Amino acid sequence: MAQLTDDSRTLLRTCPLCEAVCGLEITLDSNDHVTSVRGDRQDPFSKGFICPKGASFGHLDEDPDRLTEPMIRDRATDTWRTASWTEAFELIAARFPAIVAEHGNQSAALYLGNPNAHTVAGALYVPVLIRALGTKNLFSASTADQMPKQVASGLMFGDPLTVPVPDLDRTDYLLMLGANPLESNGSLCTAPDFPGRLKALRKRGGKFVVVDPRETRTAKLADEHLFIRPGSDAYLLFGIVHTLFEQGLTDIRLDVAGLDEVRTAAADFPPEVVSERTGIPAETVIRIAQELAAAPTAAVYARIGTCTAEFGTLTQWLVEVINVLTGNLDSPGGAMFASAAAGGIPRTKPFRTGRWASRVRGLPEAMGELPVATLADEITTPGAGQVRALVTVAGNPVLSAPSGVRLDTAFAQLDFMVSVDRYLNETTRHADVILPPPRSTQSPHYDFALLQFAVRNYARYSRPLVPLGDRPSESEILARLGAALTGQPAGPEALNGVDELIIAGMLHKAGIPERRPELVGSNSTEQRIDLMLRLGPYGEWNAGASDGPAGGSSRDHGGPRERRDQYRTLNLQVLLDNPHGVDLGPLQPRLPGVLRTASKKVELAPQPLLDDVVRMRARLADAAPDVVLIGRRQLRSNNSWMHNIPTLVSGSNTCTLHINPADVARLGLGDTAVVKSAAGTLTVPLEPTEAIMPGVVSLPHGWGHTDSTQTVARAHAGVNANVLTDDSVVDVPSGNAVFNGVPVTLTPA
Ligand SMILES: Nc1nc2c(c(=O)[nH]1)N[C@H]1C(S)=C(S)[C@@H](COP(=O)(O)OP(=O)(O)OC[C@H]3O[C@@H](n4cnc5c(=O)[nH]c(N)nc54)[C@H](O)[C@@H]3O)O[C@H]1N2
Ligand SMILES: Nc1nc2c(c(=O)[nH]1)N[C@H]1C(S)=C(S)[C@@H](COP(=O)(O)OP(=O)(O)OC[C@H]3O[C@@H](n4cnc5c(=O)[nH]c(N)nc54)[C@H](O)[C@@H]3O)O[C@H]1N2
Ligand code: SF4
Ligand SMILES: [Mo]
Repeated sequence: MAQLTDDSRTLLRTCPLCEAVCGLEITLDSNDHVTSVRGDRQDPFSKGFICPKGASFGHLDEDPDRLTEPMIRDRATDTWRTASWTEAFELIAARFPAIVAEHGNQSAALYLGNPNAHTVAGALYVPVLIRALGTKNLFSASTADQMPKQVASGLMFGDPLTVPVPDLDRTDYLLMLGANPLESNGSLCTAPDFPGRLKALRKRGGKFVVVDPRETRTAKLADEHLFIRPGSDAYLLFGIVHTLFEQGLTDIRLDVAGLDEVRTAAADFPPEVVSERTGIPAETVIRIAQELAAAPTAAVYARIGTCTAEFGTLTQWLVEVINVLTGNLDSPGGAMFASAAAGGIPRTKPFRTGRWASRVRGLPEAMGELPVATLADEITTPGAGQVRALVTVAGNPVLSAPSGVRLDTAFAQLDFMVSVDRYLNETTRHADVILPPPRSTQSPHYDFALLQFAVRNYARYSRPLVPLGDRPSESEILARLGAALTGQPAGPEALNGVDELIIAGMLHKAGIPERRPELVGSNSTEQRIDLMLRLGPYGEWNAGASDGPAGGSSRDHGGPRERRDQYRTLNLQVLLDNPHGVDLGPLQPRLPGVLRTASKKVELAPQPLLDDVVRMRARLADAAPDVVLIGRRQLRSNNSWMHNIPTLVSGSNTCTLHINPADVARLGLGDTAVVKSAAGTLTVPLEPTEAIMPGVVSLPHGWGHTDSTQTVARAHAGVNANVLTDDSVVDVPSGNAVFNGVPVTLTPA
């Protein structure tokens, strides 16, 4: 008989699937199945926007191929069985500490993947693992992604998390390099409905210029699109800097150091010289410089296409140099710093890299991490400190790291490996134990990382929509894993133990000692979030700035705070009472308060970057390769892990090599080609298109699902682009991987 009562309920949650932090309205039936997903129209930031990935949140949440119980692998037979949580943690506690005891701390390594930026567990409990392991062999997707931006920001502003974002909603002129937000929805620029914000820019009379070797959907929306030779953005930007100085177009409004050094460095890169490298005519370089200087407000923004390139850090540096020279850094309509409600711990010492180096290749540390481009070396090279035991959390480096296939072989030789992951895939198949997180609907959500890079100050907390039942949350998994890795008791109580220690430490640091105050929250994780909000720039316990409602930051503060006013009362209860999210206003100027440089000025010419200019100048003499490989993102993909949803892997969402028809003819190619690089060889189906410039081919990453138990993904396997990328080449200052501008040769298949 049909049920008379409708037990379905509609609840709110932030989408965890990209950096745009859209609000979702999710309907669940009485069995806790997601029956519909819509954009939350009352979210003050995303205003109802949703993309195809967000709309498929329900399919992902209950993907029949996702893991629901811990898995243990029998090495002898390479077969898997399910296990209880107790057994899984006991096995880890029996094996991992013994390896470390025998071979030392450096024999353990940790790899952290991208989704850690999108989970509460990743933000709040990964540090527990880092402390537990005490190893210098810490790797993450950051060195396959945005490390150049963080190193450039760290050297210029003193803090690698002080990253400017374009003030999208107010700027009059946006120069965008190597980003395609119409597919990616934006990165290091948290902006739900990025496409709508770009259209609004044009509608209000602003100008939007895109620099990309492909005519992307974003480029089509722009006023102007400039094709650029991959890997040459730093040259273009130096040409612009050169022009700004030469034509007296600078308008510097900040207290800066190193101006003369930048002028001198730029002298070697006049527009005529850079145009040869970039393929962009000298008069265009000059005109763009003039337009940037003349616009009432302007912002230069560069993302993944320019980060994962040979001169990634120099490019990110020059972006901010131009923002400074044109008077647009830290100014409305320019490039500004967000003020996140739950900010980080104030940094005291200026940022620097190279506090230690990797064992095998001597690559410098950045932000406590070593380049993922050398993870395989550390596992396969014998000697003291060789990595023998590995933990991966939310990462799939076999598909995402440069020369990823090398990791496939390297992981197979580890003594022990633990993965925290939703799937048994190309990476986790090498683990001895896989610990699966719960469904996203069972997890809380707060964007600790992404709201630091938002184009508007905003906060939103989502409680789990569905009860956990008797399985652990991902936070509990990481807390218990931290205990197991060091041979401590790894029961459920580990979570509370970690939280109480951290809460006590935060209170002590904030000068709120004596008694533990009453905190809002139904568990210790929520109470930590409450405390972070209260200590943050909008919180009543923030000791800091009195420069208006949105001006302060937890990172600005010095001593105990006296002033309490209506704007400084943000806590978890406010967010629970406002489940659509809280708008905290447009970005506010934050300099010099956020500077952590020794000079207390914006450092325009940090020495490590000037050193790297030498490398860049030398490269001018080299002949350009005939064909180079770049990547691209697809709207209905998400790196390597959303290819198991039938509605997403169809139509244009396939793994093909984009190539200009002229190159197909010139090289005598058919439907498929053999693509060869210094690192490897692939046979790939071709998709000829005029949208890519001659001499450049593009392959999306995250495909190559031959070793996964994801049935749909396996049926749409594609190839692993990181067979071709080369881990022996890195961006020197940051150690970041180079995915764009990889020299390749093509022959008929
Ligand atoms: N050639 C080339 N390579 C690239 C790039 C490129 O442009 N070109 N881009 C690079 C970039 S920007 C990035 S960020 C990296 C990404 O590199 P990775 O982070 O290593 O790879 P992902 O594909 O994001 O893998 C995410 C993993 O997390 C799991 N997962 C998903 N959600 C959760 C969760 O809630 N909890 C846990 N524990 N696990 C979860 C998934 O099953 C998957 O195994 O790839 C890089 N690789
Ligand atoms: N749908 C979807 N969204 C995603 C992801 C996804 O996989 N799918 N991944 C997420 C992640 S981890 C990240 S980091 C962000 C990245 O977000 P974006 O930075 O917007 O990344 P892409 O969409 O790859 O756009 C990069 C562009 O750079 C261009 N390019 C390549 N080489 C060069 C070069 O040398 N110079 C210049 N100027 N351009 C170049 C490429 O043609 C491409 O159009 O996206 C996130 N959002
Ligand atoms: S744009 Fe990003 S955050 Fe928004 S719905 Fe799509 S995947 Fe989710
Ligand atoms: Mo990324």
